[in-house]
Amino acid sequence: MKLSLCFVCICIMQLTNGAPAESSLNDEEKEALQLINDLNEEMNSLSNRNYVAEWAFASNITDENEKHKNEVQAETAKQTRELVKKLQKFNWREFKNEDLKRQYKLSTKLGYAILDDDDFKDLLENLSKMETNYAKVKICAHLNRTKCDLSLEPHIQTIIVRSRDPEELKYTWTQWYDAAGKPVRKNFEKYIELKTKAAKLSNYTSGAEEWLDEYEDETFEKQVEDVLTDLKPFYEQLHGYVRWRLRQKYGDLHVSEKGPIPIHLLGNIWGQTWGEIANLVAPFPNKPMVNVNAEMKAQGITPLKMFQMGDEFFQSINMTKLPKSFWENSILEKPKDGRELVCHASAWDFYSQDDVRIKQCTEVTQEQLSVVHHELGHIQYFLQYQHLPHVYRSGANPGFHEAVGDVLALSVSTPKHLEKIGLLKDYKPDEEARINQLFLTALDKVAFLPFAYTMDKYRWQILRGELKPEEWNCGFWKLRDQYSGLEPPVKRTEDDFDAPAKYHISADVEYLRYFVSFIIQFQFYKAACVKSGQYEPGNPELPLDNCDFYGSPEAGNAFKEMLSLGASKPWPDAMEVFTGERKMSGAALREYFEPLMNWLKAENEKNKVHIGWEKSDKCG
Ligand code: X95
Ligand code: ZN
Repeated sequence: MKLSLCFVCICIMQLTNGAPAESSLNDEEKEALQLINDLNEEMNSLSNRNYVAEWAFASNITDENEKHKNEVQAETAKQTRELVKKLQKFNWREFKNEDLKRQYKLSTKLGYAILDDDDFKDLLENLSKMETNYAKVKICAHLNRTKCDLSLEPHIQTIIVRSRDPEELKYTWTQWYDAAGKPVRKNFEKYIELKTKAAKLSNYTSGAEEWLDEYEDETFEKQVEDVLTDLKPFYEQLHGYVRWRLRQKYGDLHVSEKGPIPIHLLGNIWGQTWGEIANLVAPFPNKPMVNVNAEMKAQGITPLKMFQMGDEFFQSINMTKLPKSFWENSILEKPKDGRELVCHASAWDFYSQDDVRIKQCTEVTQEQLSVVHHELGHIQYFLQYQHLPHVYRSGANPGFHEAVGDVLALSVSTPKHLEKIGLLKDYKPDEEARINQLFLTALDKVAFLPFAYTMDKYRWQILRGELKPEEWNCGFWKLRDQYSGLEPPVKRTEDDFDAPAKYHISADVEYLRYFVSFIIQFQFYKAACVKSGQYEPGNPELPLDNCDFYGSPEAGNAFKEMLSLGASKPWPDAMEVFTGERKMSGAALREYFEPLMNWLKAENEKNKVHIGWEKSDKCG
């Protein structure tokens, strides 16, 4: 195939996103490069068609939209199989050029598309049933059993956050789990069967290995366990203190001295973050602990304003402004037209140019402001890598994508920033207020770690055949007990099926990404704070936990350098560009929480707080 000189050099430039090719291409590689460049547009349009149909369904759940989505996805899966067959004609594992080899390695992963038509359709139908069930759940109010139109967002979440009545919390918790989990047991069984079949067809030993392959490091599972073990003493101190304070509030009847904490009292229906009960367990109740909910409402802040605030932060650090199409196409509030939709917030890339959207049933609260930043972090990453070949338009690893927005949210949540934007007034900082602030952040960031780990540990055990179907429910609660020291508020049995009551388990969304994110986001945050001069090790005037890198182009430019790589390099290379490190490490998180760790240990000793928990007897 005659290639004009300038065309080859353009290809090579595009191939290695600007960097000169490591080695000149041999004939087979030249042909392979030509092919993958030619197919790039088709890969983008296949993804675009997929997400257009998915968006139509997720933003308006009807039988027709579900059917249409499943048909489109079956059709694009077939076309993807054809396309990959062409790529697989090349012996790409022998390629000399690293970048071309990487593009082929990533492009030839079929995922579920490796299934034949019938199995693929069967899998899609079961996935849709689980997601639809979750989205449509309505339960009755504890205090008025004839009022049975309560949905998760906003009604059930609001009860779990605000109620201090253990009976109301217990009833609401149980209604949700009974309605969101058990009805999809059969669908979940079929999903596991077909997920397993697809993984084995791709020569993975199980679906767990297919998920873990996204981290491109066969020691990654071990690295995760080591980080969790390293932070376990800190978690146990936090858990012990919170249980001790909850006992003071609810008494021995509801909270035992040495047993697991019942989940319904933690301000989150899954017990994944505990920030919503901060005012109940604050270390220094007479000192400030930042809560801007009232101020947000008093100032008439709207969901739209919350997204404009997030957009403004990204622009202030010289990152990309949201395109017009974002504001035109996004759904930023729960529609009032009574339609059923997936309210669980999410960010969408339509693999075109600037077509990026968020769908979120936004409420005006501080917690939702961090969700807004979380979702905008995905959008920013989409925009930073949209110039790359299709196959590189994803995160360096799934954890990177989850971390971007949370890094900004860490900065936004500081008293320094909240004062800057007028949400926090007459804040009197002192060492006790600082402990309160660190404690509030730990209730979200540290409590979350064992939760995130168990969401995938559970599914790995099932996918690896280590957990038999007749023990799927108590196997779930056993992990929640072992790693988090939490338990259901009521007895559960194998007649129940509670795991799909968590969105990501109903929606087949891998969860290890959030564990990774909650570790690396502190590495990224520390890098941004150093680059912006907002943190100096050892300088009490510039501590890490009050760093606000808002308005710093130095921080944003370094962030962009990493994000604009997309998946074009292994994630250690991407991390190194921003932080200088090549490993996921809990050190930055420990450095951030150092003062709190010391305070908790001393306080728990002083109060003779029991550390650790006895086995739960709530499932069996
Ligand atoms: C996300 O990661 C997910 C959506 C298809 C693929 C569809 C992937 C994942 C998804 C959906 O953006 N009120 N949503 C619910 C807010 C949900 C926001 O799952 C998510 C988000 O619920 O386990 C602030 C708040 C910072 C929450 C990590 C985990 N978020 C969850 C989480 C956060 C989080 C949390 N960082
Ligand atoms: Zn996310």
